[in-house]
Amino acid sequence: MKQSKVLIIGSGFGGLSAAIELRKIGVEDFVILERRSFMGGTWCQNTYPGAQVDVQSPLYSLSSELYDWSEIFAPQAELKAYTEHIIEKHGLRAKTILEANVTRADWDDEQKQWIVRTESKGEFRGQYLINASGPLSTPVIPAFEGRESFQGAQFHTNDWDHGYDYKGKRVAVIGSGASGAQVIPAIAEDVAELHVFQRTPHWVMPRPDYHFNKLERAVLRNKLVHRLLRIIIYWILESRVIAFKYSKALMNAFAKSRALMLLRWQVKDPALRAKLTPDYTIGCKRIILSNRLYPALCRDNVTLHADGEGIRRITPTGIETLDGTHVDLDLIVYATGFNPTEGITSCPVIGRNGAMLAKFWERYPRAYMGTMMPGFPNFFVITGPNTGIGHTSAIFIIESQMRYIMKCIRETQKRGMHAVEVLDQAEDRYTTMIHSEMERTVWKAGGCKSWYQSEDGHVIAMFPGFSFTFRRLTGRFKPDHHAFA
Ligand code: N01
Repeated sequence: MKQSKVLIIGSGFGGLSAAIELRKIGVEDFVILERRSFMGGTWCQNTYPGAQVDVQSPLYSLSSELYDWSEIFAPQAELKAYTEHIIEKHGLRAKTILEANVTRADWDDEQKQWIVRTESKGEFRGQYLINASGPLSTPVIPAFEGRESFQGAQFHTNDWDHGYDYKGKRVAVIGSGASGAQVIPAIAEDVAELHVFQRTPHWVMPRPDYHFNKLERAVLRNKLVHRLLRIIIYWILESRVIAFKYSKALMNAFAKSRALMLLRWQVKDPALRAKLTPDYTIGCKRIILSNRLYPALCRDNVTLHADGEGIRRITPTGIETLDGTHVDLDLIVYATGFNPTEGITSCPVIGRNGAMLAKFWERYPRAYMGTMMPGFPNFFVITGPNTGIGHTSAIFIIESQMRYIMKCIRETQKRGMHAVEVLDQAEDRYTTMIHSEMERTVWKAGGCKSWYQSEDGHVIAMFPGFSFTFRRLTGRFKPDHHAFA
């Protein structure tokens, strides 16, 4: 059994940011538990061909760790290098235990600490527990009939098998979300046949790619200039919330018309264009930014299976479609997304008086500031319920959560207490406000089904407003919303 003041689950941007912020408030006694054999989270795990961020990199980075980006939307390899740069610079490798897959967390109310069990690295105890396991880290492969019988190769985009050479092969990509949309153009030229199985079309907008030249990179190494660029990007992106939340007309005028223009310009075949045209409000599902997707779908070796041509079953040699066609395949790639509810916390969490987090979230996941739940003292969830943000950098939100968490810890210490917990009423008021604000948003009223929503239709992934509103909320710690023990 190992004892620390703070236990952090996960070493992606959430976990690394927590470690850096803890040090700023003088807490050195922390340990990071990472289930994989390497650190870094999303951008080290998702290595599929074409993986690239779709939020401008100068903003999609820790505010204290500006970087010499080569282009405005960094590719996966550069994001991995950035993540490793942070790990090395802050000496966080020495603070991390790899292959420590957390299987359960229990609150010990007498000792005022968490007991965290791992699969193979034993038990850890810590006064505070920060869960940064990442909402998009549990890949989903739908239970297609016959999936186990397929004799070719098959894997999820999250677990790309680089040992498999897809060149010259007959390949299916199932799913057309953000991951699928990046894989398809990246492999289309190299495969013999590419079959794309699209259940619902996504809105696609042009991507303003830009490579910084030597001179621009030199200028951007000046921190003031870099920060100015961050600020400019931040406010341009922030203005999008007006459309996402308040105006379908603006959404249509600025986003839908540009998306339709791209579609008309890049896809000349009216039948293919019809298959690719969504029937829900743009923004309801995450908008795809790509200049390469439509040209790839127009290639002679690429077939889009949509509408009535979906998957009936998987056979030992390929996929049988709903219209009775059999598609012979060597490889099936599942670009079928993640389970955002299971990802929020990576294991069963048992709080005060045996309260089960899964029970508290039975209807839908909810949390005060997207971070803390009543009944679970000293427990914080990074990128928890309703902290998602479609229009700007998720790292801005993570850093806002950090402000709240560090204030919770500091306030508890200042009072000479051992535990802090959000009150029922405060969480309830916050969650009621979130879902009332959500009513008008495109994620709730846009007429689509997306991973942003729970089974019962609550939008559980997104924050319904400006990111600066979230920063303001998390920055003002309200002692009367909390109990200390
Ligand atoms: O997952 P998704 P993703 N039969 O859930 C389809 C982030 N991200 O991994 O739309 C057939 O968006 C499903 O169909 P439908 C980003 O936040 C960022 O692509 O539900 N199809 C959909 O097409 C993103 O939003 C970046 O009808 C099935 C696809 O699988 C999030 O990750 C890059 C099916 C899943 O799409 C998730 O993106 C990548 C079934 N049974 C990811 N089940 C960048 O920064 C699901 N599908 C660029």
